[in-house]
Amino acid sequence: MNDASPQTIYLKDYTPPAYLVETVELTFRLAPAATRVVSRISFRPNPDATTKDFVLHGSDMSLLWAKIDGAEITPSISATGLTCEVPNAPFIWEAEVEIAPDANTALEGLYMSNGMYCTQCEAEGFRRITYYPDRPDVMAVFTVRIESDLPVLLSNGNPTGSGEGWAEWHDPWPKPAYLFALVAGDLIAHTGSFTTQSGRDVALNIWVREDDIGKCAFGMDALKKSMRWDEEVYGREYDLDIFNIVAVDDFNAGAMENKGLNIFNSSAVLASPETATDSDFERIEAIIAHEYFHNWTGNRITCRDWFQLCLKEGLTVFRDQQFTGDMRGHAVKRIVDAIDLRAFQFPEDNGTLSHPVRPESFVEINNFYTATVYEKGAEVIGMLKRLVGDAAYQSALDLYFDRHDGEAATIEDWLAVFEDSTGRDLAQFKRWYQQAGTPRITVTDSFVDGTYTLHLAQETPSTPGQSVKHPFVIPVAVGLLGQNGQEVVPTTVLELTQAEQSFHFEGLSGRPLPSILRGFSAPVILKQSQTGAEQAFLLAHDTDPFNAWEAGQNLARAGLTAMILDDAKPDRAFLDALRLAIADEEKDPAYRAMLLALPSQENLAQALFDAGHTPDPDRIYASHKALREAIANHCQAILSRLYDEHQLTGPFSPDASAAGKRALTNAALRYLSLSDGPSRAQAQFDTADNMTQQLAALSALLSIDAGRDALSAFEAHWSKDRLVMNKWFALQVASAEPENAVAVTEALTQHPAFNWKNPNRFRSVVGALPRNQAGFHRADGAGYRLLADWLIRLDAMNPMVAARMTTAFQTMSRWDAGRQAHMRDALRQIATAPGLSRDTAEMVDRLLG
Ligand code: 0A1
Ligand code: ZN
Repeated sequence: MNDASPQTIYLKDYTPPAYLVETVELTFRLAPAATRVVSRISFRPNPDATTKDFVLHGSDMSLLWAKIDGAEITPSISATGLTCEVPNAPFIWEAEVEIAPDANTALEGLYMSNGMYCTQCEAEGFRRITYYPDRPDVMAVFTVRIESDLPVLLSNGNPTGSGEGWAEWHDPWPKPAYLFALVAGDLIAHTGSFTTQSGRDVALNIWVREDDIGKCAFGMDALKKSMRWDEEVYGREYDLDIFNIVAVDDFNAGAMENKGLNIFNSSAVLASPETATDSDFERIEAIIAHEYFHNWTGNRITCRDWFQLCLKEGLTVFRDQQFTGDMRGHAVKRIVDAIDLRAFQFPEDNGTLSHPVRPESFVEINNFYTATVYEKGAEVIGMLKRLVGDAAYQSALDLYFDRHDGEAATIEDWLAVFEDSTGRDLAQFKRWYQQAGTPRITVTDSFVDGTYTLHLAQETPSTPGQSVKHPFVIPVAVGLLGQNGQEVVPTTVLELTQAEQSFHFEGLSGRPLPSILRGFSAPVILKQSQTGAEQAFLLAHDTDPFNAWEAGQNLARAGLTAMILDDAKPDRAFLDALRLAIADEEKDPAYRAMLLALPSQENLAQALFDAGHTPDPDRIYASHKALREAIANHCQAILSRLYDEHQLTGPFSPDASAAGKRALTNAALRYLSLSDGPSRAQAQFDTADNMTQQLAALSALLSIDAGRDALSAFEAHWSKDRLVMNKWFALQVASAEPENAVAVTEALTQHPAFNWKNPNRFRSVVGALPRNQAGFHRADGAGYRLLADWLIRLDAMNPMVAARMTTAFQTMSRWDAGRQAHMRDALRQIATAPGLSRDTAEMVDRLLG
């Protein structure tokens, strides 16, 4: 598995496939240690090819025999594939290989999870199943026969026959191999049905183990909503007779959009009020939508090569964000997306792992399923939509589906659709796909004779391999407020295209207060000097809900910065402004819960670093805690009222309005536990009938060191529920005091229920440590060492998950010399581990710079 000399692959080297595939017939004879896969593939030379070499990818399998047009051949085989002589005309390839799903701990290809067989082929897992041209621009029609004693045998497309010990499936839609899927297991289905807008009846199933059948209803509902939404908003209808979802316990990612057979990490589909929190419900709804939406953006139109990953992922994330906004409210959704972008993408864009939305090279493609490709990729589409307008966006998408259905497309194709349908030149806009790094926009302004001038300057710091940056096209949504908070200029989108540019607003009676980057109209860092009074004013009056929230965050951040750097006391102006804002019954509860959340410790470290300071995680932790206490005391009366008045009665509903009330009461509860002690939280813990309130109460208790008994009670009650126990593990790591976090993590790895081979469990223990900032970044380096030790161990089993977790080191340059030295040591320790995977080796190499 470990390549001696990993190859770098470049976008510029793309060449079309030498041979195309018409049809693929696969027969699987399933057995844990020796599954046989017989393939029959019809190839034809590609008229557009630049070579005639016949190369099939393949690894971790043994070839039993191979034939071309019925005649046995002996290909030359390497660790990564095979090659042989072929006719210069269409021909039939047949082969039989043997693979061992039970030995597949990487969870790529065909593997086993709790006695069931399942597959994960994106990006390059199919080559572990049989020899094949495993690249997304080779699209073929698949027919699959599965032979096994297990009761449920599934593959892509429509079922075409089944009997005792076998089933056959046919997928009429040509697809790349990465969308192939197979599942075999002792499963039962939660069933449903959907009639498409043209009247096609579709059978829907969520396949689970028997114990989980009570956790499927919400997912089924989310699936139906997604199907309807894609018809109504994008005019896209489902195209098979059946849509299957399967829940799998061991899964490297969230879920996978295999044609007609989506495979889900059980944490991304299973939910009941007793076991799932409101955030779980929201996440599940979004992931089900995301995978379903891929049916058009990803499957019907796929990617020419893996450099184009953002073509399907950026667009599909953008679509799932629109969907969640429509389902649950756009204001809060935009805030949540901005928080996540800043928490996960900004550190990536500003560290050694920085790469363009469309990368230009990679060693291991699994390392590029990143926040930049996904979330920044979605932001780029949001900007495009803002620039061309909603109607033009819709026509461009219609053209995209018309023009490229059934194809493997590129970012050039995507942009050409917008250019052709709007007449706009997008050459400069394309830089968003090519240049890495987060642009900084510096704002200055002036007011003379009734004319207000905004001067915007953009600058993007250099990133690895890209020292020179050219200006981006940046849509900057701006509104101007008058003295009483009235809107004197409503939201206007300014197009910043040059390094520096001025924008004038004439005929004003007085100097306005600008509200800039409304709705977070571009993924940039805004630098403007605002007084505390202006921030408080915007928090109270800005009609743009995003910027009102942003103003509150800026005010909080300024106060926290003074506490961290200058030992200042909590800012009274912030406390007053916050108290006023949360008392406003006009504002929706979910929104007020967002107002109550302080900028994270990670966000503060990032902001301090950006302002030229070296952040001290312990001081950040202490100031954060002190400000939380100050809020608790300052707002006690109103928080206590909010807690009482927004309690819900009646049966649990996971809908946005009920979830918003729980978010508000739980935010209040956390503060009230600081000011008033544990009694409210203990009472809520004892009486909660849903996981949202139970977990929030437990977390509030742990935050004041009063959760020991509750923690044991929780464990005793939930020890049989894997997904709930993941929360129990993760919460302890997250809420540990900085000096205890490493010890707590270490102790939990000794817990009998810690199973490091299950990715979810590993992530909820070892993977939770980096999220405890002060605990992970302990000055003596113990956090780094613990992570390094575990990643080395995990890498031998599951390179993809291990490589992903090395990103905990991506903020290295932010910290002081001592911490940097410890981080480097930890990375070097990983780098020199014997037999390190290509995945992790590439990451560590990039991290070390
Ligand atoms: N296309 C999937 C993401 C995905 C990628 C790799 C995987 O391998 C374990 C799994 C899933 C999505 O965007 O949902
Ligand atoms: Zn996706």
